[in-house]
Amino acid sequence: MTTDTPQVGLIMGSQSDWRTMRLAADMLDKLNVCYEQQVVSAHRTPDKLMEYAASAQSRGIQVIIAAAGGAAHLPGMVAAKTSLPVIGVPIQSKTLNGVDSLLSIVQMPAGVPVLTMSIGDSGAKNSALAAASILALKDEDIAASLNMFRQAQTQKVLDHPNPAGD
Ligand code: RP5
Repeated sequence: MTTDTPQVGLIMGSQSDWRTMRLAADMLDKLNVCYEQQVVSAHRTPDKLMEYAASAQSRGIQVIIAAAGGAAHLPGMVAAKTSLPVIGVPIQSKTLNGVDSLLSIVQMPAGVPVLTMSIGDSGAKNSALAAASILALKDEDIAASLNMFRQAQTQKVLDHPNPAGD
């Protein structure tokens, strides 16, 4: 770890989102990025959401990953309260398969951006990689971890060119 102060705030609307967002946490661990994780709900804990977003920067957070499902207001509301980069992850909902979450998060009106990932597991993993890319602009250790991850990923494909197996 380059620091003990969390640089990424990993928040999600419900405990039920953890089964998806643990993939983001695992990736941040892999990349040696220091983060904090918390349930913050736009609908159930609106005051906590405002307090979290308003205080994040002064606590040393540099990027926020916010995941939510259904009428997914969390990332947009967080982005409304901070100028930190906010990466939104649409959780794959049961009823509409996450299309509801995706559209709720991606369709931000001009002026308040949310960097929106794909639905579900891929979005969760990519949110961590995207957060690391932002931090890597100023953190050589994270840049090195990110490069190693990318090289290993490339090498794995090159080492196994046969789609039917070795
Ligand atoms: C959203 O509602 C959460 O982000 C979650 O994806 C969804 C369902 O929440 P639970 O009813 O499982 O707590 O706010």
